[in-house]
Amino acid sequence: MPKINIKINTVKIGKKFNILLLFTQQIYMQLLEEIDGFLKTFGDGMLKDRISYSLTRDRYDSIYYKKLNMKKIGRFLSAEKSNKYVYFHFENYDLKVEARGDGVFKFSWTDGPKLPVENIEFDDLQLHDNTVSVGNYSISLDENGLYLKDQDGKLIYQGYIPDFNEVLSQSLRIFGDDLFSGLGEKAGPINLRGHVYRLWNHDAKGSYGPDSDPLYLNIPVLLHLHDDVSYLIFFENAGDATVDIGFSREDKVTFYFKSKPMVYYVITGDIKSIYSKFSEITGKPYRPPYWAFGFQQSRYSYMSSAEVRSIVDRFNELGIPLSAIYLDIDYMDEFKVFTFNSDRFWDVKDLTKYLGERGVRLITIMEPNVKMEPGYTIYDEAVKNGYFIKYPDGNIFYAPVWPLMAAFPDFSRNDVREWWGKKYDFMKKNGVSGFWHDMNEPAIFVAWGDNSMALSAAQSNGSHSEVHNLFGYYMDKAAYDHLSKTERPFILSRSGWAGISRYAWIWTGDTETSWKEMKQNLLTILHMSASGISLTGCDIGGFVGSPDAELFIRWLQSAIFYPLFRVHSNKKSKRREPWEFGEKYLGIIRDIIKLRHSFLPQIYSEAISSSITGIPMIRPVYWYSSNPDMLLVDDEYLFGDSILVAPIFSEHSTSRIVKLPPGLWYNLYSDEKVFGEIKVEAPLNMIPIYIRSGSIIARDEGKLILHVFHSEEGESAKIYIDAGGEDSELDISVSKDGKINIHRGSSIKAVTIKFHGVYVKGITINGNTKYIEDNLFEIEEGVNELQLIFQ
Ligand code: MIG
Repeated sequence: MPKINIKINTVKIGKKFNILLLFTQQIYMQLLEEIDGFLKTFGDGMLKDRISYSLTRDRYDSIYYKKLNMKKIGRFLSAEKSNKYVYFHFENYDLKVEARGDGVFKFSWTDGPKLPVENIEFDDLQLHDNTVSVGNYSISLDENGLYLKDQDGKLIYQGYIPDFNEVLSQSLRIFGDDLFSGLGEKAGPINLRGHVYRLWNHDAKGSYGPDSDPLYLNIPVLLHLHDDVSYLIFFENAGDATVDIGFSREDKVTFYFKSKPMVYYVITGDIKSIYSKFSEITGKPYRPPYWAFGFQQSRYSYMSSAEVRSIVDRFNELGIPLSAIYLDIDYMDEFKVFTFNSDRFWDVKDLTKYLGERGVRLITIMEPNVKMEPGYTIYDEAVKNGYFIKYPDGNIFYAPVWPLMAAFPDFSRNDVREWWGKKYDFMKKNGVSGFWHDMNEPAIFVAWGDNSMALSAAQSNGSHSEVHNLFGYYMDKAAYDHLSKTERPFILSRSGWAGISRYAWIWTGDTETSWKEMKQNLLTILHMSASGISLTGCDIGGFVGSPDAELFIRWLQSAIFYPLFRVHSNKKSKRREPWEFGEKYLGIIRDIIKLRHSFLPQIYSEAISSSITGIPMIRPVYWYSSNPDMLLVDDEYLFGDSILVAPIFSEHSTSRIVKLPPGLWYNLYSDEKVFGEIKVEAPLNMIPIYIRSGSIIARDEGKLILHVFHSEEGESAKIYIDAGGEDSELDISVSKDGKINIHRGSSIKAVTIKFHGVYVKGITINGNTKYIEDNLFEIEEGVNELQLIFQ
């Protein structure tokens, strides 16, 4: 696009007119160019729709959208205990303080739309001299704000008194070399400090790279680490917000909200416990089906049943594991949700049967937009029952997306969600196993302005401006609530809000294909973890572009433990199935996918444990080390507590430095024990992976094998094993002197154990000793105790 670059102040007054002409001409040319582009892509129907939507939206918003106009807070007057909580009375507002002795605090300044958070129980507070105490914590107040301290008087959190006018702003104090992470899906560095971000769910317009902002999923949640203490702040707010993290002022973070409520939680404790407590408020990750963790192949778009079959056949012939394959938007009839194109997918039932016989699931993309077309059942039903979102004057909100003019169900309503959820039965009847919710920010094709819904559109829970960031969340909930009645669903969503893992997985959307974006994906995923999101992943290979073999292989390796392990690419990208890179690389690619599949029992077990504890599976190194040196390690990650991955993120590189969190670690391939900072060789076929000593890892190697990584203190684990949709629990511990205790659910029969790091000569069960080879032995059903014989 031509750049408009005029410096009026350097030109004499008399020339102003000319410059203005030049200026308008440039804009005009630009507009023509864009119009031309639209026409080429969509024909003029889309252009008319875009313009008519943009005009309509602007008109409605100018009439109905109102900025906040809030009274100032005023002076502090008094503190008062009322029931279990405490009120700090100010001239114009009453701040309600609720708290729990284990480090959960809630501050409510205003009312606002009802948002999907749980009402947790709080403890009884004590109030003395304007200071609140609970458990080992105290909250005090002065003209500078609120101070949260622990029993030793150590300051954990300082929040200033908020400022209310057209925006609601809340500032927090930055102490020193603090680290900030979170805000949902952020393409920022590992420490978000020094940057400004917007929280407004937004289609990244086809392609994005590092620093692009905002993206599809935003949450007002921030983890703050300083001086060995950490807390998480979470604002109950789903509207537009901006967060300035020490950018304008080095010592302050400020959240600016354009809508109510101003209600926030501060949660403290050790990092893992913070996420457990946070998940009590926003919900715990759901339990996905086992197959969802396997390798998934996607492309925009596989165009016919025949093509899908041939791809699946090829996977089979080449012996590459494949768990699922995707249909992108072209499977639909004129992009109408809940339809199949009858020319290209007339036999979808046969197709899914064919795939099923080969252990492959079919996943289809689902759109939140419903084509405006009288006679199309979904559309007619929603119009008749008043299910679509409307403008405040009662007119249906229409806007163009793939199917041209479309309307949008108000997923914030129970009845609408129920109706929508039942529609998935049609897809299930056709044998579809999983659902991919795209465009649910919601994305809209505009001629100008914000590429989402009008701010003034009315939803059951508030105006769109107040609840925008929940649109995708409620669409996911609609599908989840229905599907989960009969199965463990697989739902992959582009947008979401706090607690989204209770309904869906999230991938990072339309990333560019580049080395720096491959690494950015890890950081974005770590920020999602810091926001409490557990089921995450990315388009392996990047969405827009075509990776060469090296980049593709490194990308596949970097994602080896991402919960979602899916290759996806854009229409114009070169084909990206494993064999497309040539014979030379096929073996490497197959081995990576096989390695992934061998870890499925462990990955599944972590997912179940995450659904119980609420702690996200992918974790930054700094969770495990208070060493300031480790704080900014941004090119490694942990999967659960026990597995560390150090991918290669630079081109033509075959070695790297790995910084290991405290303790002894095992090199996955050699069993070499390492610690601290090490250099590792990583030729193209190798992903540096380390296992923490003292852990027990479940792998599928034709049969289930539990790998025990010896430590001086013994080893133990709780492992959840998939037993056909149910989870069987296995508890195993090995004491220092080699006594094994094992308890397993009735569906788990014999268990094979492999020891690492110490030579095991034999085992004694009920007084009978047996010598073993390769540190490998079986514990038969019914045996709960045995003794190892070390060298
Ligand atoms: O406007 O369905 O992020 O994964 O392939 C683009 C087509 C719509 C965006 C998704 C991408 C998907 C594409 N979609």
